[in-house]
Amino acid sequence: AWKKFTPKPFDTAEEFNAEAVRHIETTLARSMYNCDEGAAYAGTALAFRDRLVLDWNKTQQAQTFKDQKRVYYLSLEFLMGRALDNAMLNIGKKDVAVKGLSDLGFRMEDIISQEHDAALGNGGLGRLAACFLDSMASLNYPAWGYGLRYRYGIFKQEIIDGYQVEVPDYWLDFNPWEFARHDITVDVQFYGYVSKYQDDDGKNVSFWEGGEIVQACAYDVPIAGYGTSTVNNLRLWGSKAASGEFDFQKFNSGEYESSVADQQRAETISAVLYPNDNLERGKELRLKQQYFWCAASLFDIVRRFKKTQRPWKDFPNQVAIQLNDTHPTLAIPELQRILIDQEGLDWDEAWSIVSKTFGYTNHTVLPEALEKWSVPLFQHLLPRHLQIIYDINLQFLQYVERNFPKERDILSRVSIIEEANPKMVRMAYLAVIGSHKVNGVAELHSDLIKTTIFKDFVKIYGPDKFTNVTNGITPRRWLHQANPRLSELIASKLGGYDFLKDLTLLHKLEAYVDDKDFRKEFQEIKYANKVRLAKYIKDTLGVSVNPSALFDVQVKRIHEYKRQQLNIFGVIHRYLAIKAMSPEEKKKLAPRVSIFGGKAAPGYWMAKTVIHLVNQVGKVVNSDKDVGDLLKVIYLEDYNVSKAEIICPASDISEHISTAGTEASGTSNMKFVINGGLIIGTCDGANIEITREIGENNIFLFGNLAEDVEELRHSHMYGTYTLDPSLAAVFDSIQSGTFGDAGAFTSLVNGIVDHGDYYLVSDDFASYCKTQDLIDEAYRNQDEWLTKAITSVARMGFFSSDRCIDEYAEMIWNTEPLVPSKDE
Ligand code: 26W
Repeated sequence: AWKKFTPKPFDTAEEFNAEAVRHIETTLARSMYNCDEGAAYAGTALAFRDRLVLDWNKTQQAQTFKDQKRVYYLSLEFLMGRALDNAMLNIGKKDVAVKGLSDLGFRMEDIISQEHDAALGNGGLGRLAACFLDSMASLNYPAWGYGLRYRYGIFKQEIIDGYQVEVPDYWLDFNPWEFARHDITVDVQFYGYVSKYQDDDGKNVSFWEGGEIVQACAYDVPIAGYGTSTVNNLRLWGSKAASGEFDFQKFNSGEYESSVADQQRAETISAVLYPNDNLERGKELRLKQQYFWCAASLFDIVRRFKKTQRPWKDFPNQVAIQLNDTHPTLAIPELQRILIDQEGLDWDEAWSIVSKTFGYTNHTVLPEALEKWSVPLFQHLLPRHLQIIYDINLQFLQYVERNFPKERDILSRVSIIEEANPKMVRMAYLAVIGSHKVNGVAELHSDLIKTTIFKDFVKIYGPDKFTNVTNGITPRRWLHQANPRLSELIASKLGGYDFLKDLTLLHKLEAYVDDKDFRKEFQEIKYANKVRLAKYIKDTLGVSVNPSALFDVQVKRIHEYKRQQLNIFGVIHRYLAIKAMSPEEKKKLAPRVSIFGGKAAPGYWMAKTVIHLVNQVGKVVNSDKDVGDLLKVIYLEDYNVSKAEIICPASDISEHISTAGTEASGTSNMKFVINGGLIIGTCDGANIEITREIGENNIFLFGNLAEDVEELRHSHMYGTYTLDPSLAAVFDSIQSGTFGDAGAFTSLVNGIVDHGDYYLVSDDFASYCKTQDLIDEAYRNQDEWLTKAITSVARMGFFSSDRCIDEYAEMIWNTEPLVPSKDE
């Protein structure tokens, strides 16, 4: 009989090094004579991975054995960032590794930064999925993530001559955190046609035949919880050519090249993450990605359920599937197809199971982001699914007609099929109809979806189908890992690190808001974080910034609705003001560093123009002797998760200034406040709830409200509207060539002056500038500023993703944690 494997303990630096060296010399077959930082990273990662893997196996065994209801989180994006620091935190023993590495001549910081970010996401939605995985594991929920294993994640951004240039992100070179499960594969079908048969009982059955098969291969990533031995699984699917007889014949008949081409075509499906954020483009390959991933995941989930030999009616009691936006909506018709075409259930029985299984989270109300697929494309790629969608639609519309007989045009409004040319499948409607709960991601957003895009559905289903779960962030990564000194300071006052598991404990910090030593230490930490960012700016851009200046940060995807243009126009306004100041006036002004970062979708011209303008302004301002330290403008290249971990702790003010009603939640607003930074923001997304929690005195709100947006837009189009004079002055300076070729920025200016100013930049400009002046004034009183910052941190307890996950579990999933037993 075999004995259970237990890894060698590493309670001392020597023991840790023995394990790391063993991996470097055997697993990697490298010599310690030329052990560089890369090798040291690999050895460290593999040593910690050993411990993770054993807990992972145990967790999976226990979850199978207990067979409680599981959660499956389907997301086309998981923006994980780096894994090593997180693994060390969850396993413990980081201190031992720090000592061991230092004995070998390495600094832990350098070793950690060897790791390539896992950047399988665009922005907010992908990072939220990553925070949710962390929380589900930390709270011991039996939960799996399902996604795609892109060979190329989000592109790497280079700024060349002030322009964004996209470079492929090949991140899989060495990835110790994934395990290829070559034995776990699923054949996924595309194209073909539908045949009708009569079965033995004379029942009509449909069957999807022909077409091509692509194989999905599972790659598993362990997701460790904090302060628990639970390690959940993230399963990512990679695509390969199916190894069928067909290929074999090709090989034998000498068609070697075309067989290789088949292989490459299949691998294309999971090759690249689409870099659009909030923009739907209707590309066939994207629909292929979505079906490939949904089909493989559903097959896997159903296979696991069938092993338990339970009756089908138990399915929704055993399985909760959460749809992260509409991207996985095909899972709905796919499950219906499996149940009726393959398992032989009748329609109603199947639909009752399907519609109890799914929950749908909406992340945007922007019309250009709502997914629609053309019916002809659907017909071609997924003929059986299109039939099923038509049947779902028919049943639904009949129900609506029965209940609202007098409202004739409601049917065309709520139909899954949009009567356009070509006809389109509205994925959001399918997601609503096929789910038992629909949620938005902040209070305002959840209200808005009920009164705008899903208004008719509220009438049809009643308001209870719609709910809110305000977003959150994991305090492990966004407080403890990003800002270890602040975390340590908090722990010293709260008597330990329990707040990392229950963030509401932060409220106890309010007792220290007047504590001299605490305040001093808090301020020193912020300063040290700013020094670190200043060094990073110097090293990467060669620009010196003064760490005592006010650091004003806006880092997020570049999008017109997020209004980086408002920010840079504000910066230009400030620049013009400084140029007109007397030396006395200059003395009174607080020096500022305006920091921008974020990627533009490669085809988003306006966003790229904004990046260009920021860089041009930086070029002029940063070398203007009249300005000196009073203003610096910085564009940080290639903003990503690991850079956010350096940037968030170093801000004094961060900007969350979307047109009211457009940003569903925002999550970086939470990351900045919890790190002791104040924010300037509009009454939008989670800013509103942040204000409610931390208090109006601790946030700089400005601008028009969501309820006024429609009328303002109308007034731009039809009313008499005059441009704000200081914004006009900003435009004059741009158009006179102050920041280089004026022609490059014409479209940006014209969008506001001539084309309706859809995002209401001019309407909010005066209020924005006034609020920036208030910030200058507030920053002069460092004592009060510090009080605001500390008070805010103390009141951020609500915004933990742990709270989100408990809410999802209670309101939507109906699942319980499975707490691992100690003695196993
Ligand atoms: C089909 C193209 C496409 C791609 C991505 C459409 C929409 C998306 C995402 C839904 C965009 C996104 O990341 N939304 C963000 O989700 C965050 C998490 O809920 C919110 O905090 C942000 O406000 C929201 O913009």
